Amino acid sequence: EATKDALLTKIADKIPVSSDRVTVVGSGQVGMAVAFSLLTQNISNDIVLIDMVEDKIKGEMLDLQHGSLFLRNANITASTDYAASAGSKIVVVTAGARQNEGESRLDLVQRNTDIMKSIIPQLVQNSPNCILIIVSNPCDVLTYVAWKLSGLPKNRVFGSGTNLDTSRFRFLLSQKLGVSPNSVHGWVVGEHGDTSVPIWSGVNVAGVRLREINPNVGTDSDPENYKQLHKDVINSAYEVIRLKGYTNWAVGLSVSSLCQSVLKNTNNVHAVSTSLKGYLGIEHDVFLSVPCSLGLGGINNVIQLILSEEELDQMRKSAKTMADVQDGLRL
Ligand code: 6V0
Repeated sequence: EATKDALLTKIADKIPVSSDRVTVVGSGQVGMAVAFSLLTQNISNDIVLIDMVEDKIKGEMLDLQHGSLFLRNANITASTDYAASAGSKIVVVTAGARQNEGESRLDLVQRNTDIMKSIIPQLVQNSPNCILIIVSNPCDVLTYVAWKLSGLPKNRVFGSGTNLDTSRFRFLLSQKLGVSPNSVHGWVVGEHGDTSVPIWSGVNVAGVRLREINPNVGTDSDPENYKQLHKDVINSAYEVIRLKGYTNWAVGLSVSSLCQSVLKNTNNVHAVSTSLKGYLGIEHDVFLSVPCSLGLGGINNVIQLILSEEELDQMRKSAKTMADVQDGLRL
């Protein structure tokens, strides 16, 4: 203290500032990609890492802290104790098992439901005003599970859902068309997984819909086979897992963009997983992705999609699959 006292003469106490604290639960590949995206894009500089493996989070925390010089006023903490997450504006849940090669997302359901039971109540107890974003798979079913366990209103619990599938779709379209992903508009909705639904009728560049140029775009009778792009979206995760064992960068960026819309109260529209009860004629409390505007309160609005009969049919089929999986869960 002597050196410090000689160097600094205190004039007043520091003023504590309100923070944009984001807690990331699960410091595996996905959790760390989320944390890294949040910090490096200056979306939040107050990050809490929670995991049950003490050495791993301590190592991750130190490694990030050592980069503080290159971040902006970062405050990075880590703990196995949920008390450390207190006062979070957002909690991102990435804890749980991931798919092994050849496994589907739905194969993980009961294992990861049991993990949710052990973590959601503790999170809500420590941050009763948080927005909960569920990333662990199967994302849609686990968002339902987390919503049930949390007791929070529906606007404050959503899944990262097809925000990632939509990004993959727009990237692939951008490659085929030679314009940037930002300039190709198109949405993938429904399940984050094998039954996701591409809304071909809306795909456009600068308001010019591809359907008006090529009426068969996205159908089996399209000679240019645009439909393959959506098949590639579905295959993306399987392909990346086959090649490198897990997926992390794209999902990390996609989740940090959701956090940005919430923390900065932007009302940007993202495809996220929310309860579709009473929407598109769906009667069950199933969670699937539809475009929603996001702000400080979580989901503000659901966009009323105008779907073709075939698209509606696909959404209802996804909803049925989800309802069946939910019915089989031990909550
Ligand atoms: P990983 O690298 O194995 O990390 C999982 C982490 O969770 C590990 O550090 C575990 O210690 C931790 N964990 C497990 N149980 C608990 C618990 N009870 N409490 C606290 N921490 C726990 O997996 P990875 O990070 O690759 O994937 C995490 C999850 O994200 C998996 O379910 C993936 O399937 C899912 N993904 C979701 C995506 C999406 O778009 N929604 C995309 C990619 C992966």
